[in-house]
Amino acid sequence: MTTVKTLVLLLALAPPVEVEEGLAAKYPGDVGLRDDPSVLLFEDFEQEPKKAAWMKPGGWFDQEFKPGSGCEVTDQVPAAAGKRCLQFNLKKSKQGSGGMFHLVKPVDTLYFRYYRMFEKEWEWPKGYGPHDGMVFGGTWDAPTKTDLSIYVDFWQSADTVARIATAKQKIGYDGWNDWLKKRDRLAPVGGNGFAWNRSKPDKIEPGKWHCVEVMVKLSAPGKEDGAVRLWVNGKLVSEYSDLPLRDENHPDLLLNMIFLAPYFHPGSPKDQVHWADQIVVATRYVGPVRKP
Ligand SMILES: [Ca+2]
Repeated sequence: MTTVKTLVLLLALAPPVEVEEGLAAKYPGDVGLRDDPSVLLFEDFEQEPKKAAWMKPGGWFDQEFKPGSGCEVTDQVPAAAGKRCLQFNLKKSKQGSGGMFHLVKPVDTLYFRYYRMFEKEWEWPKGYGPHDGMVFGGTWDAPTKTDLSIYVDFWQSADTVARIATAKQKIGYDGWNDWLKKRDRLAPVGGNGFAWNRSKPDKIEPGKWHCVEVMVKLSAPGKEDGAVRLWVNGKLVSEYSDLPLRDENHPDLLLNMIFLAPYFHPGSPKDQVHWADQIVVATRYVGPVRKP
């Protein structure tokens, strides 16, 4: 039996994936979650987001939050929790309408959870991407030129996928597909050869909130013991625990920044809006918002 047939059979026989509760289950509606000692960053958009200067701690940088601009805080749609969320105003033919960076205390294990929603009449741009959230480690020159980038993509065009790039390490930017292929890991998702998820994530449904959480645990320098996991709506869909995320030339690399920057390579087919809410970066699994 071919590997693909075996994989299809295993997926068909696999029991339904269960929703995992995490830290958020202790804080219904995410109320009080910001003060949990495991939380490194909490943004629910209930107050005006804090701003910071470029590459400075304590706030978001590289993004304005202004009514009618590319990015604004709104109470005009049901939020994922609370009353307010962030709205991206994407214009026809544009690839994005904003990108927001935030530094976090450098750590070797990090969980990044957030919610996304797309308008009911949403039309996905055709083609490559889109990229959505990212976790960065080590030095940074550009989103594609880092020591370590973990991408959350809504690939082709409503499947949630976590990917790795290490432009300034030994494997390089594009080396990861080859690394996975050599280990006989094939792609149940996307249809484009990407080898990332082990089971099919919930598709993004326009008009409904979609919860994503990516976990990164760095490897020991030069070892293949790093991990990346991805949960979609609290269900684990990707899990790798033998990854070389830090080569021997980067022993001091730590996870130090997140980025939310929906980027639609082919450009939007029309003016349309999408939303984000309840961003949490923590040192423990966060999980979906517990209903208050
Ligand atoms: Ca909120």
